[in-house]
Amino acid sequence: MTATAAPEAATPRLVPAPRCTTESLVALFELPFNDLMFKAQQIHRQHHAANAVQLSTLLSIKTGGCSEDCGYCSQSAHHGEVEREALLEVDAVVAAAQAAKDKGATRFCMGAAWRGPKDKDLDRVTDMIAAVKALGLETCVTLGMLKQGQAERLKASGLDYYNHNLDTAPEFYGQVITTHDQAERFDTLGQVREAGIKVCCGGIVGLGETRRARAALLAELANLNPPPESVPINKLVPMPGTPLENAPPLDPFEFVRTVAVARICMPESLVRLSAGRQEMSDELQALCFLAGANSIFYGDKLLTADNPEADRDEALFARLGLTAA
Ligand code: SAM
Ligand code: DTB
Ligand code: SF4
Repeated sequence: MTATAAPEAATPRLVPAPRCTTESLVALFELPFNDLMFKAQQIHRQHHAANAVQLSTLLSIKTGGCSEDCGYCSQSAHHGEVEREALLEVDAVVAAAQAAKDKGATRFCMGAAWRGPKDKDLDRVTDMIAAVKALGLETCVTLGMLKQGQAERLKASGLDYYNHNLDTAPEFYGQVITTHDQAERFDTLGQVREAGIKVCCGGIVGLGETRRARAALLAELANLNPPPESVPINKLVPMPGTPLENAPPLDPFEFVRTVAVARICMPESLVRLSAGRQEMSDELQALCFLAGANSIFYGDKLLTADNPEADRDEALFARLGLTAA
């Protein structure tokens, strides 16, 4: 009798594989700073060009009035103080994307303050994606949680990346956000992967979380299967009116350690030094690049918060011998 091999089960995607544990990442955090930096730099050079930094430009396409209560966010209807703005027209978005391209950005990321998009909203957003893609830019959107079928529509319009962060450790999540939970975020990430869109997923630190919580967040990210192609590490920008407006600032070396541990546990991902650069010295940013950050948001605005002027970044790149990629 000839045995017929059982058909191989489809490899489950986004099922956490026990590749790294919170404990193993806490151990990295606890290394002497020089040892951690050396390890991160070694891994960085095995997987990436040593001196290249990718440039993404952000645009808020719908601002404020969000139903969610994320404690750090200026755009929450619960506490945000930013001026609300309806969904932008496609032409305005294309003009901003062209300007970003002219300045040297290679990826254009459009963000909306929604719990998630309505199908009707997606009509215009998919037009934006197609038009930005036609300029020769990589496209990224961050629109909140998706419903069945929406990821496929985004993919069909030419979307390269979907940004959707896990934001903070599962055990801390409920202290910062009560209107949704992390399981809902995983669900959207699964839909994005299934649709064949690349995943941009990271988090935010400086919320008053412990080092262990930072390690737990990074373990969750690294154990996504596969890990996110792009990992934004945001440092809290304290926004007026938000519950975290007066959060005690994170030790800058702890921030650098977070970047280094992200680089080590996600060797192939782009690690983006995201929100918070405006408040950082050039020297601190240089340490972040040394720790393995190889992408930034480029342009004087994030979504509602300030970001360094392009001139300052150009001068920083020249001082450090970095090249834009
Ligand atoms: N509403 C969508 C969502 O929450 O996924 C997309 C936009 S939301 C503003 C994108 C990310 O920005 C959040 O996941 C969070 O990590 C980051 N963020 C928001 N406010 C911030 C702040 N004040 N400082 C640093 N990062 C922040
Ligand atoms: C991400 O992780 N950081 C960006 C992007 N994804 C959309 C947003 C940062 C927002 C910073 C606060 C603000 O501009 O309101
Ligand atoms: Fe809304 Fe996103 Fe801000 Fe949360 S982070 S309040 S979901 S815009």
